[in-house]
Amino acid sequence: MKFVDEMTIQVSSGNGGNGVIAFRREKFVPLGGPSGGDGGRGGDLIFEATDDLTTLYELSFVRIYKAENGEHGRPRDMIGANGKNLIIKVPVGTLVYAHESGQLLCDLDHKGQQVIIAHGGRGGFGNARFVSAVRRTPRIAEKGEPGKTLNLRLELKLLADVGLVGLPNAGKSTFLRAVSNARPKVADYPFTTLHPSLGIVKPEGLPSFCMADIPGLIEGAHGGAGLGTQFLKHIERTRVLLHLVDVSQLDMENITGNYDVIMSELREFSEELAEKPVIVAANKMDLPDSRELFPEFKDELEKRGVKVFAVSGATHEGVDDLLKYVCQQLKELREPIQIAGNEDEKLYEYLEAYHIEMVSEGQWQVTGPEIERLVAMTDFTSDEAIAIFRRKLKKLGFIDDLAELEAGDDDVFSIGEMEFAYREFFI
Ligand SMILES: Nc1nc2c(ncn2[C@@H]2O[C@H](COP(=O)(O)OP(=O)(O)OP(=O)(O)O)[C@@H](O)[C@H]2O)c(=O)[nH]1
Ligand SMILES: [Mg+2]
Repeated sequence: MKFVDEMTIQVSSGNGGNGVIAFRREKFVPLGGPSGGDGGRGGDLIFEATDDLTTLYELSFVRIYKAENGEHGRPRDMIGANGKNLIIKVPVGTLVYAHESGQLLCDLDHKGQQVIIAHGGRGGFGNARFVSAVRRTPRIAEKGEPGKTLNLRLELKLLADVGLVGLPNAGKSTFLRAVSNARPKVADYPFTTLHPSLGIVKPEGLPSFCMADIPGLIEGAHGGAGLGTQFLKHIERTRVLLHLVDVSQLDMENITGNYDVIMSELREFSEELAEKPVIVAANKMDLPDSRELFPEFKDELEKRGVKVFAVSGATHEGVDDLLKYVCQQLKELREPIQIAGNEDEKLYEYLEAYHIEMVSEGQWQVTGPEIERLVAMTDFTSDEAIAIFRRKLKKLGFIDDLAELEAGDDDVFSIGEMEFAYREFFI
């Protein structure tokens, strides 16, 4: 049984720091050599698969993540510090999609796997980098490359960590409702629940986990009675079984009878299932009958080495202690659940080209990461920087492409946050 947990987040890598323009101050030399340092790199935005988490719940508090920006360069050839990477931990089995296009960007399918989802921006060069034979005192520096922002959809196919079993009417659905976000139907008759349901349990201060309500087990289920064992295959891959017993309905003569019925049905279905760690929750402890019968029930099971908790799904009594124990057990048993995934890692690839589009009469929009980055990194107050900008556009093939367009001299081309007149490209 798979259940899909999903959420959307926005992530950004850090901006590169700006390079600066500075000159050395030397005695008797009014303007020494250029000494403007480069900006630092922006931090990368990285996803890491961990098996300390089993749902996306822990990520749902923060929807916007940004790695640190690089620092700007400083005079005296001082390079700005690099921004710190931001590592977002996600459960093993998380798939990352681009929100708008739906493209699969990566599949984090093994523990410790790291994927850089957005590289930090490069730091801009300081003016010291622009010295050449003809340019001794460059008054030009690059701005840092902006980080990348992506809207992502995370998807995790959940497998239940805990299987909830028990006789009909034991209170399984009530319990699942009490501890999770699942809303299975509850009613005072057996076989109310006809299909398994899954819920995410988030005990305070502990890692969340996934619990499945497995309905329909009764005596003779393995022979097809009731709903039979059709749902038991769903809990074959759970780590722990939580067995709910309605202690208000126990038989004084055979105090563990209700418990035994379920255990032998599990065994009939598969020995492996019966070997799973079982935690027993004596349920409906808010009822007087339960309190009377509980001590003997507990004694009997503890003699067999079974851990027993007293709870009430209706009043929540004992529930926190039980969940804490379940978490502990899960932690001890934590071995990666195998989720069928793609073998080859799919990494996100940028389309590096630019795209020119007429948006209205005389108005053009130019998009594309490479060209937008170039615009963002150019300091348009400097003639030298503009000259370099032109040269780079030429190298990209952009100027040639423009020449092919049927555009008027005064047509406006927007690239990133800047606007240019058509004729400006051909000066
Ligand atoms: N007093 C008391 N009643 C409870 C408690 N938990 C469940 N009940 C009642 O027991 C009845 C059965 O509860 P469900 O949660 O539907 O039981 P279930 O195990 O899911 O039953 P099926 O879906 O039929 O297998 C309902 O009337 C519940 O209100 C409890 O802790 N205390
Ligand atoms: Mg039910």
